[in-house]
Amino acid sequence: MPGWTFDDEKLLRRMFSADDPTFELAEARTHELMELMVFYKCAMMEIETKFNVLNAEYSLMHDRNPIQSIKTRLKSPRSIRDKLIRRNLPVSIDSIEQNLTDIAGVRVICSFPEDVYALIRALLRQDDITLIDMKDYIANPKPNGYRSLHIIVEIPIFLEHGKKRIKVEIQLRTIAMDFWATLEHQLRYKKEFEFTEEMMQELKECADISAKLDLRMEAIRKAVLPAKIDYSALQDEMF
Ligand code: 0O2
Repeated sequence: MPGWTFDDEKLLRRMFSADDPTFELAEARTHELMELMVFYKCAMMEIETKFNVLNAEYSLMHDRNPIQSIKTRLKSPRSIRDKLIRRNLPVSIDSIEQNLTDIAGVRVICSFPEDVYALIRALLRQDDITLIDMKDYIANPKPNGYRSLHIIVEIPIFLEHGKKRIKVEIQLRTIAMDFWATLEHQLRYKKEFEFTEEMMQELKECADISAKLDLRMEAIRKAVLPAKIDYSALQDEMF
């Protein structure tokens, strides 16, 4: 599959031959997993296309793009295995499908906070999308200051013989939220470094400052480009 390395494939063979030493079985399971990963990739592409369509329609209706960029990622076999082991879950194809909801990830970077809610509402109105879970870290930021709207949706993938429903994790955030989260993620992964209380406080203050910046920019946007639709009730209506 494009994007997969030889190392990934070697790891997959080791993962799935742990309990059963026969190479054929390991190979069959590897194929099964690769097939599942293709389904996740297709679901991810479907969601990305849906956001691109919404962006095009909004730019026509409102003379501006609510989406700055879209990033997609498929979890690597190594991260999948590590996550299952970390959670004491079986390492198997069924277990992946039943227990993990973030194999396919789509991150949508929006211009303004209101765009996050407008887009998610438009997406959830589509009749092939089922909402599985929602975490609103914009209305309720994490204690460290992290802000984003996370949803898990299920979408059908149409195959040669039938269809399959696949879960996709979608994260929506503004440019300011993404700026903070990207840098915080980089810093947090410097594992050899112990964060002091003061540093964590400083990071939290940076997150709060960027949230204020978002609101101030949004206020300017409202003055310059008044919305042609009423956004005010969107957030309340969603919950
Ligand atoms: P990656 O590489 O981004 O995928 P779970 O997702 O099931 O492990 P949880 O905590 O219930 O667990 O999920 P949640 O809260 O929806 O957050 C999952 C993802 O959100 C993370 O994925 C990050 O991408 C992002 N995220 C959550 N909290 C933070 C945070 O404090 N800082 C930053 N920078 N990102 C955050 P992963 O698995 O960490 O990695």
